[in-house]
Amino acid sequence: AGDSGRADLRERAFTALTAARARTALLTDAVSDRDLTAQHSPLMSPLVWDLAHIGNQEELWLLRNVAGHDSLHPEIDPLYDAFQHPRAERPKLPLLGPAEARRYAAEVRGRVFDLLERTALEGSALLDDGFAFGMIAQHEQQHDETMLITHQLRPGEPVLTAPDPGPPQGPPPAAAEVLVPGGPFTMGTSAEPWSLDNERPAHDRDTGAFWIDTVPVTNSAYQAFVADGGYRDERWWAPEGWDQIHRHGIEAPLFWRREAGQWLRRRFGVTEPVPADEPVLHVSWYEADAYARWAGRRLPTEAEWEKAARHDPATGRSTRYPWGDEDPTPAHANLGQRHLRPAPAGSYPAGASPLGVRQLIGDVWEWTSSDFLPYPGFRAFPYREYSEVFFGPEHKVLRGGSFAVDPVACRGTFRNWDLPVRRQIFSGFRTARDA
Ligand code: AVJ
Ligand code: FE
Repeated sequence: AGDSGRADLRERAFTALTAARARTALLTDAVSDRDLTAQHSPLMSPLVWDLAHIGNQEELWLLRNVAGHDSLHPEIDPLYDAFQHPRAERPKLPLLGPAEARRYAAEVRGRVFDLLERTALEGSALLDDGFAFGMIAQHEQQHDETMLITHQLRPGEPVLTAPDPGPPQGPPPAAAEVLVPGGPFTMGTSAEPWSLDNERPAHDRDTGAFWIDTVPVTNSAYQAFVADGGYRDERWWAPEGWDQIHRHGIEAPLFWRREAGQWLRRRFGVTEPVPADEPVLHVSWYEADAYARWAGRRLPTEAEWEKAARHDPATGRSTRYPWGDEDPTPAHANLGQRHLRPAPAGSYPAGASPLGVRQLIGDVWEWTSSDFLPYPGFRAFPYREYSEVFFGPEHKVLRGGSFAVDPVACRGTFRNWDLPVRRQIFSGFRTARDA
């Protein structure tokens, strides 16, 4: 990289860490101390847990593992190990209070900035290209998305605001679906310096020819499924999904409610009519799968999704993003909590793939049909608990990121996963069919 390359990496790491902390502060300063320590849903931690966990992971990886320091406060380390305490139990732990958690995270960050200034960003897998710093910035941004989910679940008056995305910039796409040719493409990456273990290594993958939706499935399309009795027709549902909607009386996406013949939704404390042209949000994998069957289609596989997002048929190369190799800008995608909702379907023509598929990055996480599995040649790094322990048929892969995820934690190769019953996440989908 040379000296100027390393100065750039240092700057990149500094900027990414600083942006993450600004977002964390915004999400945690917006509510009272009482609210920070409350548990708004058994699915989520109290916000004050996320705050100290962010600091604790940063201390663990950068101060202890990279710099070789001893633990600053050994007695708190077990409290913030996600594997020792399930989310539902966290409010009962002797957690740091809001002021202590803020002080702790700030103390760690001060030491991390000293370390970043004096450490060579090379010489070990953790340090090369500033990986550990990038991993920690991504970790904090992932928890900032988690905390935004907690905000969405909390009752009470709105505390977060952001401008709306506005109408699409330019004409709508010419066709509802796009044909992706069959054949091999490069999936995953061995080059992206801050890619996480499950995105690696780059490898050849073959797909048949398939059609994929140009835009994510919208609320109005989803409403047609609801209105057609989709939630009452067992034909469309995987057995476990059918069980789930009956056990919980589910008949629409999470946060929707029907009143006087109209669908309303609650979004960050505001009740509003469900906007017809916005990608559907807060559906489980089962709901996405059922809709696709009802529509005579199917969810794309993870490989199909990535091929649609990265394969350039003109060059045969896989790019970092649908629009090319350039980092995301606000013209490409709805990322980073700039807006607190997805943008209307058809937005971001500048972010389209070479074949014209839009909104693959940002807006809503897209369920794929695939189980979360390792790529050939996968090696857990730097810890098995990031992804390896989650591999298997119980988790389904989501791709592309939502409006809530920061660009540092979102790229064409980025893989997210969750249980197929989950719907509090910022999840939507698009459909596909064999050609
Ligand atoms: C990749 C979003 C599934 O939140 O469970 C945060 C990210 N891992 N801390 C999660 C993560 C450890 C992870 N997801
Ligand atoms: Fe974490």
